[in-house]
Parts: sequence; C-alpha cells; structure tokens
Amino acid sequence: MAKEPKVHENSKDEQLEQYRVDDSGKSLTTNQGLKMAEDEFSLKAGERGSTLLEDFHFREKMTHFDHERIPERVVHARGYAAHGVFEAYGSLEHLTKAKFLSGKSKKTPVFVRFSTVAGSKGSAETVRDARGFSTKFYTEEGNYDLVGNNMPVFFIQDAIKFPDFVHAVKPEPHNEMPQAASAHDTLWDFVINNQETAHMMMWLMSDRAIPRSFRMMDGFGVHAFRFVNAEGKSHFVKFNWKSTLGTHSLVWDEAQKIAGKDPDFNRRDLYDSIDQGNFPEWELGVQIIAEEDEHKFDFDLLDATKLWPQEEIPIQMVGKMTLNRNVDNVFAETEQVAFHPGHVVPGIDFSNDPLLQGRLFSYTDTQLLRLNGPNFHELPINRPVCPFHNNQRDGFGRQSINKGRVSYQKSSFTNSTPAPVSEAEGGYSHYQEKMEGRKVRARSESFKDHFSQATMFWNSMTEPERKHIIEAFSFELGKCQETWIREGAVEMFTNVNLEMAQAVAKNIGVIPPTSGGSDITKASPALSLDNTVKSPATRKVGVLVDKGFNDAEVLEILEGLEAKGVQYEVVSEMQGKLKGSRGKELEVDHTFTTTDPVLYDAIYAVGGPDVSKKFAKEAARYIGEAFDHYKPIGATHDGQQWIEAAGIESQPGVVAAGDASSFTSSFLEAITAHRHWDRQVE
Ligand code: HDD
Repeated sequence: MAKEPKVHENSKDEQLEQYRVDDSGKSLTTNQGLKMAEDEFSLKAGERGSTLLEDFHFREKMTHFDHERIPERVVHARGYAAHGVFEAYGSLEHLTKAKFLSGKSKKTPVFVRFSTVAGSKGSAETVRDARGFSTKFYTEEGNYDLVGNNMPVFFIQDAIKFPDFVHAVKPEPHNEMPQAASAHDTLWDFVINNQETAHMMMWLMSDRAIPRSFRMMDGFGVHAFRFVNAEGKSHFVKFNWKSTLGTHSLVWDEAQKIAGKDPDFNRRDLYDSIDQGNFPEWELGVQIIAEEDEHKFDFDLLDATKLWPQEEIPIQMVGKMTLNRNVDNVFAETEQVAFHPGHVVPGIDFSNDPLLQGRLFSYTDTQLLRLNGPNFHELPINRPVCPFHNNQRDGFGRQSINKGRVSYQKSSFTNSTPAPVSEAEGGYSHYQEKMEGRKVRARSESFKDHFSQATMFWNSMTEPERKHIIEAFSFELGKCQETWIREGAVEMFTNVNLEMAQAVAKNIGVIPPTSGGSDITKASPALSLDNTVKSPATRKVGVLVDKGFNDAEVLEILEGLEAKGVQYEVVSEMQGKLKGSRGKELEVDHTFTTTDPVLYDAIYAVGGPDVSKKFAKEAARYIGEAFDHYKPIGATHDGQQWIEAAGIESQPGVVAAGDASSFTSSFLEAITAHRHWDRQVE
C-alpha cells in the first residue's frame, strides 16, 4: 500500500494552494479560455441598436452574475473565519485514541468560523445573541468538527423543538422585524411556554451575549460527547475553549451604537489582528466524567441546558489553538465551509443527548440545500487533508474523476476495494453502548429541573453583572408589546431569583411578585467575567490630538502604552499630519466624522493650544460617552480642561495628572482594569 502523506501544520494551506488563482496582470478571457477584445460594450445591431443574442460574452458574464448567490445559513448566517493551527500539549491516549490529541507538540491545521445566530448574512455583529464558535480540525484521520457556541448551554433540550425556537427568535413572519434581535414578542412567547429556556436566557441576558471581540470569548462544545480509548473504555467529555486574552464584553448602549457606526466591528477586529500578526489563541480544555459516575450529579449529563460546574468537574487543558491566517476569499472559504457535529474521528463518539442526536441529522441536510448537492466535501475548504476513497459517485458539481468500471461493493474486479479497515488499523467503529427500553416520545424526569442552574448562574454574578442582566431583561421585555408576555416572563424568572424578577417587573410595568424565588445557594465563581484574565493588550485607545500638542511628552506616553501592547488611533478634526510644539509629527488615523468614541476601549485627551470650537465640542462628547460606558479616560496638557469641565477628575478610572511617566503608569493601570463599574454614572 502506498504510504499516506503525513499531516502537518501547513497541510491545509498547501492543499488550498492548488486552487488559488491570481487574476491580476492577466488577459481577460471567457470561462472557456477565449481572450476577449472588448468588455465594456455589448454586441449591438448598430451603435444605437438592440443587443444581439449571439453575444456569448455578455450572456456568460450576466448569467454568472445572476446565479452568484447561494442560500444563506438558516441560522448563523452572519459569520467570519480564519485559518490556524492546533497544538496538543501531550498525549491523551489514556482517554481517547484521537490522533490529533495523541502527542506533545502534535500540530493539526484548523479553520474556525465565528458567527451570530439569529441575524441575516448582512446584519450587524454587536447584537445581543449567542455566538457560534465552529472549528474544523483537518486531522490525519479525517475532518473533526467541534461546532460550538460561546455559551455552555442551549435553549432547548430536544432537537425536535429547534425549528420552533428558531422561528420564534427570527424576525416575525408577518412584517420581518426585528432583524438580529431577541427583543420581541414571539421569542418571549416561546420562552414562557418552554421553561427549559430559563438557564440559556440568563446567559443571553448577561454580558456574554455582547462580546467585545471574537478573540475575547470562550467556546463550548455544549453537549456531553464521548472519548473512547484504544481499549474501548469510554468517558463522557465536555469541550471548552478558553481565550488566552480573557473573556470581555461591551456594554449594551455601546453595542447598539457600534451596530450602526461599524456593523463589521467583530470581523474587523479579527481580520486586523491576524493581519498585524497579533494572533488570537485559545486553550482547549476537557472536562471528564467516568461512565460509572454518570448518575452522581444533581443534573443529567445528557441535558444540554446544563453545564458542568468547573469547580466540581475540573477543566484539563489539552492543547492550544492559534489563528494565524486570514482567508483569501470569503465566499470560497468562509461561506462554503460546511461544519457538522457528526464529522468525528476514531476516539470521539456521541452521547444520547437528544439535542445532539437531532443535530447529527440536520447539518448534512442543510448543506445539501445550501451547497447544492452531495459533493460539498469536494469544495477546497471542506476537503480532508488525508485521502478519501469510497464508491460514491456523480451528483451536481462532481470534481473527482474516479477511474475504473466498479462503483459498488463487493466486486471481484477490485478485490472489493476500497475496503473497510479494522479498528486496530484506524477504522471508525461506534462505541458499543448497551441500550434497552421502549420506543417512546417522552422526556426523562431527570431533565425537568429548569431553574437550579439558572439560579446558580445568577448567584455567581457580581453586582454590576446582575445590574446588566436586569437591564437586559427590562430592555427585551420592554420591547414586547403584549402585557401577558411580560407578566409571564416575570412569573417564570421569579423561579430564578425573586429580587431580580421584582426589579425587572418595576421597569416594565408589571406588578412585582411578592413571594416565590429560589432557595438554591450554589454558585460557580468561574462563571463571573470578573474572574477573567485582564490585559492592556486587548485595548484600543482613541487619542484626541490637535496641532501644536506637546510632542515630547505625548510621544513618550504613546510609546509607553504601545510597549504594553495597547493599540491606539490618533483622532483629530482633519486628516493629515499634526505638527507638535517641537516639530515632531503624528499621522491622523481618523477624524471625528470617520470614527466614534464607542469604537475605542479608552480615550486619551491631549488637544492642543489652539483647538476649534468643533474640536472642543467633540472632545467633550468623546469623554462623556467613554465615561458613561465606564471606560478609562486619560488627559494631559490642554486635554485636562475637558475633564475639569465635565467635573469627573476624581472619578474612578479617570487619570488627569502627573508627568509623562507617572501618567503612563496610572493610565495603564486604569486601562488594565478595563471598565470602572464603581463610577457614578447617571
Ligand atoms: Fe446548530 C449551524 C452551533 C443546535 C442545526 N450551529 C450552526 C453553527 C453553529 C451551531 C456554530 C454555524 C456553523 C458554521 O459556522 O457554519 N447549533 C450549535 C450549537 C447547538 C446547535 C452549539 C446546541 C448545542 N443546530 C442545533 C440544533 C439543530 C441545529 C438542535 C437542528 C437540529 N445549526 C443547525 C443547522 C446549521 C447550524 C441548521 C445552519 C447552517 C449549518 O448548520 O451549516 O443545520
């Protein structure tokens, strides 16, 4: 047998190289390779005459254009992706025979697509929603897809309800509103009629639903899967991606404004970071439960509305993923990539989670429509990097030219090849779980506690996080037109926490409940974003500068920020170069009209000796918005006047004094804290 090529870090890139085409500098041809002498005028019967049917060039160009859209994904339509590499920390052979997890420094190429769930392909990115986090590992044993979200639980327990949930959250069918938003009657009608949604709705109302960046969010495989080792021993496993930059969020007012100012905010951040060599990284962590411990917990492992508290079931880090290359073509790669939780490799198997079981049908089915038939695995982005052979043939867009007269099993012509191989030789074999029971349409009693973990989530939040959850409920339910929906939601979420439900009720004109609530006191500190990594290297500062600025000090401060990985953009009244007091120059990145305070994590106001009224007005606006969004604000030199005028000089996170070096260290400290929740914001 011919030796199979070894998969390495660049295997996918090398494979894709065969398909890349650079059209620049070439002669224009038709798709048949015919060079054309003219491409601006259609062929006409006389200069002012009608266009002729024989104009094959016009027809080809127009037909291709007319057909260049494909159906968008029914969910997760708005997405963005990048290439990278996964590197295993060591061997997990005692748990799984999956080869990509089998050795220290073993490298596997990956392709990762992030997405919102509800919005259409062109919708804004900073909406309140879960985020998709799909990873395709191009392993030597075939493609393994980990198709997760940035939240560890899901809305429903059984896949048969997925179309109902999605219909409820999508724009309402009679008027197709609202786009990419859960704040409307049908979603909340679904919620109150399906109380299994309680836990996930708590996540959706939390800051996790408005990530600052795709680079700064975690990922979760959600379901219990199985690891199976070479001896056939199985463990339940949950997959977790942990961002090395920490998990960071926007505030709601800011998120809504960004949706207008820069609807591409999240993809721009990812693209620019990778482009600048600032590669995002995640560690892959696994939580393991032995088969014999399946029933030892106060939740059912098969219920996707439950998480495994990491204080009880620790996360073991098994590798690191780095995204290091942007795509060459978004349609060919990001749009045509086809993920499927059923794309597994030996050593990874399924649990009986009824949500997962339904997904195993849905994903291939949707690609058949979206990518027009059964040959989507041949598209360059979807092709495994290992060889694939079977007797499947034909279908729209088939590219392989399978040789020979045999396309069936068993055949004496081919000695019945391609032939299945034994497990020992790497053949996939399903875990032999013992099954018994009656065929029923039912739900296990063990799935019926919908509120304990929702309360655990609430218990784990800090005061500012709780305030945001109450505000989110008030916004979402406040947008619902029907009073009974608001009342129903207050009644339902009283089961999570009485004070929370009372606060929401007051805001939305519902009589606050006086009794009920939960007696669950359990908390999982890891769920609070307060406990995440905070680094200045995730922050971008808007620097407000005008001509004549004190260049010696300001440039020293900017260098000091940059040395800690802080990015900055110079914002001024007009584009071009600004000359400082000693002749040093700063290039303006943006004017007040091309950017906005919501696009920065902090503001540094410098100004200049002679700013215009417009500059002063904009500076006050930038500082005011940053203040309201709890962001660090620094001011030196002429910039200090705006801090004084706003009366905020002694507020937390506002740094407006000191020489260059003491200002830099205090401002860096304020930046590293990210948001200053203890600030008095009216
Ligand atoms: Fe799904 C896409 C994640 C439940 C049916 N899903 C899709 C994507 C992600 C998820 C990240 C986008 C993939 C990409 O980037 O191309 N889905 C989840 C998670 C779920 C989940 C974490 C619960 C744990 N999904 C789920 C159920 C069903 C589906 C229960 C149906 C039974 N999902 C689909 C789909 C999509 C999809 C309709 C649309 C586009 C696609 O598959 O390729 O088949």
